[in-house]
Amino acid sequence: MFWGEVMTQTKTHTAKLDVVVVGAGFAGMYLLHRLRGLGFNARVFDAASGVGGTWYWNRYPGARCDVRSLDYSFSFDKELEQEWEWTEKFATQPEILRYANHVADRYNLWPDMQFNTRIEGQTFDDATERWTVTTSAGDVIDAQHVVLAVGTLSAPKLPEIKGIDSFKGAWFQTQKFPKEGVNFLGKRVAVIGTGSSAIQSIPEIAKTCKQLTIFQRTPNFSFPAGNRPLARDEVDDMKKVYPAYRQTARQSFFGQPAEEPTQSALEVSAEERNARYQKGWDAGQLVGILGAFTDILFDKDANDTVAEFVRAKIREIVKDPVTAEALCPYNHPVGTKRPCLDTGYYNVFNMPHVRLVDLKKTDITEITATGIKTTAESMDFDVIIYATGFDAMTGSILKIDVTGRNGLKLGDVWKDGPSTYLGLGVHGFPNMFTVTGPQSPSVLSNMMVSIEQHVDWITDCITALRDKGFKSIEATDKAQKDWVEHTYEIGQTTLYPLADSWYMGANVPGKPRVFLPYIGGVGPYREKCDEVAKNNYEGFALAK
Ligand code: N01
Repeated sequence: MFWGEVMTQTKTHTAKLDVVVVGAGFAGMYLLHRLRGLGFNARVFDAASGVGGTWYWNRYPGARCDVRSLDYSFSFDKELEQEWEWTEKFATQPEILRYANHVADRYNLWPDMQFNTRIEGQTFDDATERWTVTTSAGDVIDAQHVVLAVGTLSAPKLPEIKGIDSFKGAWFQTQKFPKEGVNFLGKRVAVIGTGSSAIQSIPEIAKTCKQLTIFQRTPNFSFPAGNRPLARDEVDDMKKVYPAYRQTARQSFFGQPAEEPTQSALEVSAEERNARYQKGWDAGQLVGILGAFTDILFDKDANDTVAEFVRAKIREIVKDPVTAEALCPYNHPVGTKRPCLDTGYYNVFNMPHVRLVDLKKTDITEITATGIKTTAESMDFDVIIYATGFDAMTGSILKIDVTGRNGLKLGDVWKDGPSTYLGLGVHGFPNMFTVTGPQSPSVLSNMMVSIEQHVDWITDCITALRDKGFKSIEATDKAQKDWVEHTYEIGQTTLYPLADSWYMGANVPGKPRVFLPYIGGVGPYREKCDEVAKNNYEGFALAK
């Protein structure tokens, strides 16, 4: 039994609820806390056996958040903020999971959460203006509202490689790592993928395994995290200024206070530019580098200057020049695939038992009973780890069979890409809200800031509907079209569309290629949402 799990599962006896919340991550927990406080009858469902969402599942070695712990935490309760003690600059997965359990204990959320239960379908009844929600545990719930707090990176995907099922050794996905961990001592280990999950886990696995082979399709830009224990006075100082600090975070571009850049990377000398990048490199903060100049995410020439800075670092760290060159990314601008923060990633390639296989030269042809075959050779392994990513932002939503007004299927409506109004509601699907959904800042922000903003907005909205006697709320077609167009237009001004990234849906065969998040900035986005609410939910149709 894992700490924090619920010993006995009580099936819901409430057939009728005000709100069904899907997902017991930070969004689902805060939703429940807020909804109960406002007098709603709400219940949270999760397929996991405990709280934490992303941090429940992703238990691979070295898993950490790459947003600073003092930023990646709730701000809604001053007492919680003061009592919780983070121990490191970047919190580990176990520490974040302890925090999630602490939150569930502190607000006694457990009685209204149901685990080991997946929401399978939800159908809107046009006559009653309510949802019928069905679960894997056989529950049938009649709910006025459904809030999808399902996470943005929670539908993991295996690669499309022949023979995955034929491997006789042990294999794991980073997102589904076993709770008891894996002992790599003396093992020949393969890691497929070089995204954030791989880059965090590889240095840890390399410490004990006998042999480590990394299969890289696309090299990534990675920056040293500079992780360290937090000093007592650093924590105390932050706790003194938290209210003002959080306010700045809410109004910032990425949901983290940062110095606003004023200059183009191209208007300063190479020495000055590199000095600023070095400062960001030493500080171990992505916003410090991506936000060093105004145009890094918007101008290819400006972006090239950071790219070359990182490539020079890789060549400096990695001793074998062929391996170093293979690790240098050229095919996408910095930041347009999620950049990584690492602890000794590039140094790993100087270890004698670690080898990089460049799939651009020798691709994998199949997984065999004993290992991996490429166009050049066959290799035997004891363990294969798939660090091959997620069907991001829409994957976990579309896993649910959502049927809206007039029998409309969400999967059909989104077949050419998601359409939402503010990333909060979808036309044709009344009384359904998404937290950090597509076309909101979401994955381009400090998630905790975005989660709190969405939960506050949604719960205020549901309260306003109740208080004014409205039965339903639905994004209008016009407001949705305008928002989608605005989202795409703003995305097109950036370099993001140049990369084959999960931001673009490009990592999932057949997924429409559209830029999924909103890059207008956390602060301006909040202002827009607040304005919509102030204007009696402008762009939404309300019905009595
Ligand atoms: O997944 P990814 P992830 N053959 O999609 C490769 C967040 N996160 O789990 O780039 C060979 O980034 C694929 O190659 P390519 C963070 O937002 C945060 O690592 O598609 N390789 C890529 O290298 C992150 O971005 C934290 O060519 C194949 C890798 O697998 C997001 O989660 C930590 C392949 C997948 O990388 C996802 O990260 C971890 C194939 N057939 C994650 N298919 C922190 O907060 C795929 N790949 C620190």
